[in-house]
Parts: sequence; C-alpha cells; structure tokens
Amino acid sequence: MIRKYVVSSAQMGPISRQDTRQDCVNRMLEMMKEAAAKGSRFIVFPELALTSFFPRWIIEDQAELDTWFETSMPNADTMPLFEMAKALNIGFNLGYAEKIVEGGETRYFNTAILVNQAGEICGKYRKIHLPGHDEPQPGRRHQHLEKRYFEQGNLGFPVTPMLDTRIGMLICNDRRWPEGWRVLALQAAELVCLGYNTPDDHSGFEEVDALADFHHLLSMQSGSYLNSVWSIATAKCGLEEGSSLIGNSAITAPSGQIVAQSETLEDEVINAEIDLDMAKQYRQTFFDFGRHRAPENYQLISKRRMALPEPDDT
Ligand code: ING
Repeated sequence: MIRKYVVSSAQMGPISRQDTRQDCVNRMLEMMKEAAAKGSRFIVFPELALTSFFPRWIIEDQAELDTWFETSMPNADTMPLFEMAKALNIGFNLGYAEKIVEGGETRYFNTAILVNQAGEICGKYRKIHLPGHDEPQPGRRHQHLEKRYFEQGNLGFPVTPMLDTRIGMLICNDRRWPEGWRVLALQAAELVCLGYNTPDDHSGFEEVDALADFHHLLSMQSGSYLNSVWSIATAKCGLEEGSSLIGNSAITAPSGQIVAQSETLEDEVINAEIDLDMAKQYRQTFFDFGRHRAPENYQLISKRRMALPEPDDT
C-alpha cells in the first residue's frame, strides 16, 4: 500500500497580549482551509498557539496567570477547529497551556494534542524539556519562565497510530534533546510533529543567539535523520510583544533533507507530499536499530542527569 500524502505546517505570526482565543482560532481556521484545499491530511500548529508566549513575562498574580491556560479541550473557543477538521477530513496537532485538576491537585502543563480526521483527540503530550528558569533573571529584557509556570510533562513520549502511520509529538526545546526523538523512534514513530516559540535572545550570548535559526534547523534535520523519521516543525514567529521569535517552519525527510520551509515571519502554510515508506531505506540499512544499537552500553543516558568527570554511584 502506497503511503504518500500531503501534510502541512501552519506557521503563525505574532500573537499580541490582547489577541483573544477566537482571534487565534480564526487565523488557524483560515490556514486549515488553505491546507485542505491543497489536499493536506494533517496540519501542525505552533506551541502555545492560543495565546501570546506569556512565559516571557513575570506574572505574580495566580489569577492572572490562570487566564493564559485552557481548563478544557475542546472548549467553546477551540471547538470550531475540531468541527472544521471533521468537515475537511484533516487531522491536526495543537499546542496550548493546560490547567487541570488531577487527584485533587491543580496542575499546569505546556501541552500538545493530536486530533484525527473525525475531529477526536487521539493523543496528548506534555512538554518534558522545559527551558529557561524558575526564577526571574535580573537584567533580561525578556524572561523565559516555563520552569516557573509549567510542571515537567508526566505522560512520557507517547506515539499515536493514525493516518496510516504512527505519530509522535515533541514541543519546542524537546528538539534539542536527542533522547525524546529516540524514545519516539524506538516505538516505531514515523512522523514527529513539533510546535515552537524560539526567541532569538534566549542565551544572552550574542554569538550564540545569532545561530538560533541554524540551531533550530540543525536540531530538526539531525533528529529526523538519526531516527529515520519525517518531522514537521511549526513556528510562532515574528516580533511578538517586543520579543523576536524565529521562523523557519520546516518539513524534514528521514534523509535529513528539508522538503518545505517557510519564507516569512507571518501566518504561512507550507505543504509537502511525504512518502512514509522512505524511512524504510534508512531503517533497513545504517539505522537498523535491531542490528546496530548497543543499549547495554547506554545505561548512563538514563541513570545520570548531569555530566560528571568521574564515575559515581548514583
Ligand atoms: N523555546 C526555546 C527553544 O528551545 C531556547 C528556548 C531558545 C532554548 C534558544 C535554546 C536556544 O526553542 C522554547 N519555548 O522551548
């Protein structure tokens, strides 16, 4: 059976602090329609696609902070996305800030969901690699307080069978950590989707931040190639509340080649016909995990958190 079909990345330009959920959903509906008109069967939206990237601000008041989170999904604001997915027979990946009460506790996550062509949620992931800090950093024009506002994800790296394949999700900073990609690939994921908000002043070192776009694409291309997976990376980008977020949304093949890339820092849909069986040529040769991996030598990767110059007993 040929497994070739069109997929899309729905890059979003800036979302202002005043923009409503409906403003964002209306922009996403337009892009979903544009993608479906190109025959697309799956579209990826950015990380935290329903609001401005609020972790750049110090928000002391919990009630104010809560206004940035969704307490149910779908909800009245996002239901039109689910309804259009069903009407246009297109699945989607959506990132949003999730507030839930679990076991009597209120919990906050940076979350992404997979929705199938019937408009049903079929997968959920909560961001594991949270960048930045849990305390405001002195002297920074923009903060990066994801560790303060979100808990580390508690769902692992799940893979969802859908659209004749197996789809895994990562969110933004996850793309810089090879372990997440590999856990998805070890569950036979063939397509990885990833939304992101990447400011071009994150490290504070000019020579490092000048490479923000290069490091983004390097992460996507290496993640795809080293794990023989297709990937769809979708930016929220442009000058958003004074913070410059990189674009370069991209669809990348298991070869590591970028087959579609955005050209603007605004709402922009990019599409590509992907051949899901292309990965086989890599998985049956130099990335045949079963023949070439040596997990008995990898214990340190799961048992040690930080780099140590000497052996330790942790
Ligand atoms: N943003 C950034 C990202 O990983 C960052 C944080 C930027 C880390 C640049 C390193 C370098 O793309 C989020 N939201 O994770």
